[in-house]
Amino acid sequence: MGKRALITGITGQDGAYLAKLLIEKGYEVYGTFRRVSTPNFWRLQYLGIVDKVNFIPCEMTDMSSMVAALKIAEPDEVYHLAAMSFVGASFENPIATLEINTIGTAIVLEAVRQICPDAKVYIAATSEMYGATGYEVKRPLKEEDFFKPLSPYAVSKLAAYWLGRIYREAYDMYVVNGILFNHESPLRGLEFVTRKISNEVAKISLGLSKELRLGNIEAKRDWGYAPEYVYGMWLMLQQKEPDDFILATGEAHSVKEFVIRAFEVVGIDDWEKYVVIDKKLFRPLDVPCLIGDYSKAKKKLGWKPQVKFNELVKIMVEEDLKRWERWLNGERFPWDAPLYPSEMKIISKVIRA
Ligand code: NAP
Ligand code: F7E
Repeated sequence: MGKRALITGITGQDGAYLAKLLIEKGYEVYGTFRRVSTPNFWRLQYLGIVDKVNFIPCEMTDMSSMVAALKIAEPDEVYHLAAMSFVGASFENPIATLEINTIGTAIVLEAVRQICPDAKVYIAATSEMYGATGYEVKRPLKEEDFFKPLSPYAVSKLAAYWLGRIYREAYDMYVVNGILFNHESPLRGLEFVTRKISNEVAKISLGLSKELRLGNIEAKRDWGYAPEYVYGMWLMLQQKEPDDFILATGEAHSVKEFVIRAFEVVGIDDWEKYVVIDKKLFRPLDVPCLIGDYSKAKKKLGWKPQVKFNELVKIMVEEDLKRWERWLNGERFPWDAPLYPSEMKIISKVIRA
């Protein structure tokens, strides 16, 4: 019999790619989603897998809904991806960020401990936990480096990371922390800088926009390709013993380099003509540079990034270009008319329209 997996946050970038991967591997996939006023299944529709997932309503701060989800899914593997994931917004909503990301993770771990303690659990940790360490250590960061978080988001994730380690040691549970550096794709949310750039550059090249408004373009990040990172998550749960791993590319590039490369993809040299620096888009604190050392994942998991910076930007810009060209030709997309897809299978006591 195939394995069963529960993915929290299946409507997000990673949740959608991971669901696709697990379905291809023959898993029975259960995914949690939360009630929002505008249904948000466009990524799963984009990947053509809405009818292959069992959906369970679940709000991360409500333990009763997590308990129900685990009882329905009876998972062998739990991928806990749901989070308030936007660093900028964590300065606006620090308390909600802690509730969703930290308490939410405590809820997942405690519910698994009580209901299905043998299930393997993946916790979505992040390079943001390193914060200031990124410029104090003058080399790519390793799993054992110290953490100096610089945002409420980073603190919320660091606490979640430690909860994962505590549950692993205290209760002998299979819990892993995936310390993932930035990973991007055409399914990235539009507020993240990479997709904001690829989308706006595509529009500019088609005459649909005139400017690209950005904040701190000197910041450097280690950007990889999301479908490869969800494969790394899966590998982490296939090991004999649980452990924590960094996934990264080992290269950092600035936001400015991303901009220049994106304009290059559409054949525009005078990129400075379109870019407006807006002080309102600067964060109260910003991590200047993050680079990860993925050698442990390479050695123990056999994981290695394939898509590097230049190709990543090309993939993202070309996909946004295609979308806007198709839109200009009258084609409409799931996000133009967000509805509960008719082929969706929702497992709940409540009937949804
Ligand atoms: P994302 O696209 O923002 O997706 C986040 C998911 O969490 C969405 O499905 C969202 O639902 C759900 N969610 C948010 N608040 C919730 C709540 N209160 N209750 C239930 N569900 C909630 O994030 P991602 O890029 O896929 O990242 C996946 C995970 O990895 C996150 O935990 C993130 O912090 C972490 N991470 C990401 C990166 C990266 O570069 N992408 C790097 C390191 C770590 P809606 O669709 O309804 O909003
Ligand atoms: O910012 C700068 C911004 O929002 C990257 C999340 O997935 O990765 C992500 O967090 C950099 C920052 O991602 C704009 O100040 C300049 O220095 O795309 P971002 P992030 O903050 O690195 C980590 C690993 C996660 O865990 C998170 O969940 O770009 N920047 N101008 C801008 N950023 C945004 N968003 N918008 C701008 O206009």
